[in-house]
Amino acid sequence: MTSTKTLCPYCGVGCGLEVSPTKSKKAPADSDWTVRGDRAHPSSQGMVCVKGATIAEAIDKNRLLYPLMRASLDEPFRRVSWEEALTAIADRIRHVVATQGPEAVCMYGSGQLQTEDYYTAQKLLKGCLGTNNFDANSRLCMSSAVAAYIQSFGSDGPPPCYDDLENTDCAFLIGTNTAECHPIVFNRLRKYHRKKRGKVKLIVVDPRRTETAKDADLHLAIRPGTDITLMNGIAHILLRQRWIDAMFIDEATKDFQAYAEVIRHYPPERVAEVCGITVKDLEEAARWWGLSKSVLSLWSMGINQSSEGTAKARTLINLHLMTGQIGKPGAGPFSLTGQPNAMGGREAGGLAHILPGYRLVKNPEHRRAVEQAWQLPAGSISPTPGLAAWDMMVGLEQGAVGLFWVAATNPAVSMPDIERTKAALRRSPFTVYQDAYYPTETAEYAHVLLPAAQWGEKTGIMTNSERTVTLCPAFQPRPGETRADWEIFAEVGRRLGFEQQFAWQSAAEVYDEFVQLTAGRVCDMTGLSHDRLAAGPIQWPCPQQETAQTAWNKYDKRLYADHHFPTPNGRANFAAFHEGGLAELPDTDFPFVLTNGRLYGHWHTQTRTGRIDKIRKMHPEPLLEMNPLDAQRLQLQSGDWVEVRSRRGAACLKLLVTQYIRKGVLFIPMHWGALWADQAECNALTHAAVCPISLQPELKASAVAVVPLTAEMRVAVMSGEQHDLGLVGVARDQ
Ligand SMILES: Nc1nc2c(c(=O)[nH]1)N[C@H]1C(S)=C(S)[C@@H](COP(=O)(O)OP(=O)(O)OC[C@H]3O[C@@H](n4cnc5c(=O)[nH]c(N)nc54)[C@H](O)[C@@H]3O)O[C@H]1N2
Ligand SMILES: Nc1nc2c(c(=O)[nH]1)N[C@H]1C(S)=C(S)[C@@H](COP(=O)(O)OP(=O)(O)OC[C@H]3O[C@@H](n4cnc5c(=O)[nH]c(N)nc54)[C@H](O)[C@@H]3O)O[C@H]1N2
Ligand code: SF4
Ligand SMILES: [Mo]
Repeated sequence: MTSTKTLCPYCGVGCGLEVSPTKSKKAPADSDWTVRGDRAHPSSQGMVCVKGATIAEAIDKNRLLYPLMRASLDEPFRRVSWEEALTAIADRIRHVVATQGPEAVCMYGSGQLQTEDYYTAQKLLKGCLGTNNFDANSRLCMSSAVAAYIQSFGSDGPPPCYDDLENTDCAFLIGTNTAECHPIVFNRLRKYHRKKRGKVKLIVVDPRRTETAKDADLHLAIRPGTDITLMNGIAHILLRQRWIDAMFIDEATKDFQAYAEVIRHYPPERVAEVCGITVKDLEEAARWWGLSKSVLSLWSMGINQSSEGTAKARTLINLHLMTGQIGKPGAGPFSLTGQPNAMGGREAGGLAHILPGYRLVKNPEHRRAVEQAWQLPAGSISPTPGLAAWDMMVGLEQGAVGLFWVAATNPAVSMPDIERTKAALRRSPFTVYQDAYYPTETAEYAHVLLPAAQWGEKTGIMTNSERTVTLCPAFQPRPGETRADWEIFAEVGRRLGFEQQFAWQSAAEVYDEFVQLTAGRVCDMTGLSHDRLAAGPIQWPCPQQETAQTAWNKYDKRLYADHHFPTPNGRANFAAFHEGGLAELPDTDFPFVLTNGRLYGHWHTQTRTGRIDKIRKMHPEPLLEMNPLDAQRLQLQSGDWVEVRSRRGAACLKLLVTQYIRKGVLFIPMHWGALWADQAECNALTHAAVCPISLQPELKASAVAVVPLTAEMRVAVMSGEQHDLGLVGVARDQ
């Protein structure tokens, strides 16, 4: 057998992989498949990180192979046939729709579904059932970026591309640990930055001195949550120095005056004080923004996962608009998507307020266009956005959800306020959980488990952060009775009477139907098909010849190269925001700001990476990072055990004392759920306050206290005994 070219199923960088059968296995445990980087893939040019390189080691372990069912959560699962499982699901949907209405049906999906899976789920829920209650873990991930792009530019879609990494004079990385989380994007930037040492500037804004920050010319270790103040402060200096692009502002934007009025109130001294940095560093950052020919910004969760995530992302976009840094090589606001196909999910309408082809649920013309394409009567799609991720948990709490269907995500680990989440999941009268692996933490809350075929076992499409679309062909047979996600959704659709809507025979047919819905849209990909993509990846927009004239950017690699934006008047919108601050401020009882995030080797809830020896050795346990000044005050050292407490829960971790984190701030990795460590769950501590615009939770900051644990106390805590240790705090001073 020859090798198969595909896309890495982990992060949104979207590296091309080449998978071939292993020629000679050195140990019995060696994988059947050898994976290397695909040199012909334009995004990654042959590079891979440790996750992509080791993916084959996890794909055959601990798989869920057959449908399982049980009547209640305290019973064991029993093996059932697909027939029995699908009949139970279809019956339940009919019953819930008849007794509670379609709004009582909810599906919670993931950026790890392929585009065909996403599209089929939208058709089932939003079209056939008439509820917009499909949301994805992307709500916890990049919904703030989506909202900001839509409000500022009139459409979703990251304007830059990866070539900009090697064309920029100044890279501004804010709220992103690119080196660990988007390693190949960072490799490209780092190589170029080192080659052009002194000429190209790298600015990193992060309360921690991350692997990313270590390469920076300037690291602004701001207090968590002060990004808007920082960026308004940079804008203040840009305006004062006239380092702006007056022509661009005049010709291509709206509402600059109102914005200028707001940034007047951000003089450097005040900004430096609020952010906890020096005036000199602030001025340096502004000077580099203002005097560089091109400025590229990258951002991810440090901006998005915030109770003012949309405002933060729009404030960053403002800087690009005032300096005309968009639509040209080396420039633009670039939201790095987290998951391998979160971009495809956005294209296919995979959030509760959107529809396929970058359309909006609230827009009557958009609904009509989709209804027509789906051959459904006018009015089939509800005009009301569905429940966002956290609202589904609240719906479960209140008994408003009659069927909860989860696919390709592990909410019993990844949702905020995990004890409340688990209690909500426990209240669900009927949960379907469709995953590739067993056990996972969420399986504990399911009534029906459906075994999903995963990457390499099903053929489908994924889009990466730079809008490059790659075909991921199946290269091995499906284990057990696993089925592709889209096939499961389509089968349920047919059983509910929608034979005509779900008549496809292959994923290629699903994709052909989907791309028709992108005609004339910013994400036009009517020129794409499985056949065409079999020859290699292609970036969108990629219209068919006849619709070429409607493409926004006339095939430039960047969106908005012509400075024309898809808003009603063709102009991009400035928006002025003052900082609202953290949703939960530290106080005397909970004096630290806890932030959290990712490590280089692990992927989210470890369903795959927890099963790979090399990665387990790389990151054997979760550690709590604390600044030496805080550790000294608490008389703690690296290796000591502590309990971290918030108003909602607690976690026990070993301490790592490090200069690399701001005083008053703590960090823990998000990867250890209940299956992988004893009581080290990050989301036991987080809260569910959301951004009012994007509805994305503020996962990145909660107020916590730290309690040192002696050996006896640790034993008591681990065995679940009551203990009263008293809270030990340090003054609120980050
Ligand atoms: N190795 C690995 N890579 C991954 C993933 C993974 O699980 N493992 N997951 C993928 C996914 S889905 C995603 S969404 C991305 C996430 O990619 P990133 O966003 O880069 O990852 P995080 O570690 O969650 O958070 C980024 C940084 O935000 C900082 N931060 C916290 N609070 C603030 C603040 O108030 N302001 C600023 N400026 N910064 C702040 C944190 O210190 C952290 O370093 O990674 C993707 N890539
Ligand atoms: N505290 C804290 N919490 C966070 C974050 C944070 O930074 N801090 N980040 C948030 C973000 S950005 C994200 S993206 C989420 C991620 O959180 P989750 O989505 O919960 O994490 P994963 O471990 O990636 O879960 C994916 C699941 O899909 C399954 N799977 C893989 N392939 C397939 C397939 O083809 N079909 C099906 N049906 N299943 C499949 C895997 O086995 C796994 O169980 O976490 C969020 N939660
Ligand atoms: S950088 Fe992301 S896409 Fe590339 S190999 Fe690593 S995990 Fe996969
Ligand atoms: Mo994410």
